[in-house]
Amino acid sequence: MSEEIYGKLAQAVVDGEPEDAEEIAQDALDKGLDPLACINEGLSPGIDRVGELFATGEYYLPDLIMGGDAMKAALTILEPALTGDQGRDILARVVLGTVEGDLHEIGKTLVGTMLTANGFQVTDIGVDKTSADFIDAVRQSGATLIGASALLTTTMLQQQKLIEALEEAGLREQVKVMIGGAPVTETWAEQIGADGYAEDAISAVAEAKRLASA
Ligand code: B1M
Repeated sequence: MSEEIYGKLAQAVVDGEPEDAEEIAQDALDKGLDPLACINEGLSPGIDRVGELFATGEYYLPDLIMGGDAMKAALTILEPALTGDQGRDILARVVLGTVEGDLHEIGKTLVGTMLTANGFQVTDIGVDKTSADFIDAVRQSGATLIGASALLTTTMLQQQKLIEALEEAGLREQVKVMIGGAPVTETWAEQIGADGYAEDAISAVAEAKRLASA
């Protein structure tokens, strides 16, 4: 049964059908399926397929937008069901955002959900955020960790600029920087002097915990 529902979730994303995606996600929860498995086994393969079809020219920008909207619609149902320990001490304050010039929000938001569910206090500043936006948010929230997401090879450079801006602002010693996003690699993280890198939302939690206790 679960494989069938994962397949339906993936198909709703490929078809760009937000209402179907929402309904299937609710049905999955009603049937007791694990929300994280629904994301990893259903929605993610679906959005990856959308990306492939876009890359090969079979899908156009509106299809990309509808695929993203369908995934977001399902996530509004699944994310609140991702459980975490409530009422614990805060592990660390985190400022999370997608870097300047980059409008991709789904992965970043998922990372934020997982961090929140695991005891971090997350200030999600949104997408297309400049280094100055990250720095302002750090000053306002007292965060000791920044999470910077980039989905485009062109905007990865903004992660490097963010680290340079933190140095210029005299904040580099106080704030750890974790980076991620589909084109980002551990090698890139090392190259730009980031403190941490995570491939997905699950490993982002482990990496943030490592950085918070370092
Ligand atoms: Co865009 N887009 N897009 N897009 N888009 C990609 C990234 C692309 C690979 C598609 C393709 O060509 N195959 C390609 C990038 C090519 C490149 O740079 N090499 C691309 C392109 C080209 C573009 C435009 C330029 C298209 C155009 O206008 N011609 C344009 C750029 C706009 C801009 O940002 N300035 C554009 C626009 C869009 C939409 C806005 C339409 C839409 C986003 C909607 C939204 O976010 N609300 C969109 C989408 C949906 C995609 C794909 C299909 C899916 C992205 C996604 O949400 N994945 C994507 C192809 C793909 O990645 N398969 C594509 C699901 C999400 C859960 O995964 O974001 O990877 P992801 O996040 C993961 C990990 O990466 C990691 O954890 C997450 C969860 O596991 N992670 C972190 C992410 N951030 C992290 C931070 C961390 C740690 C881990 O620490 C801080």
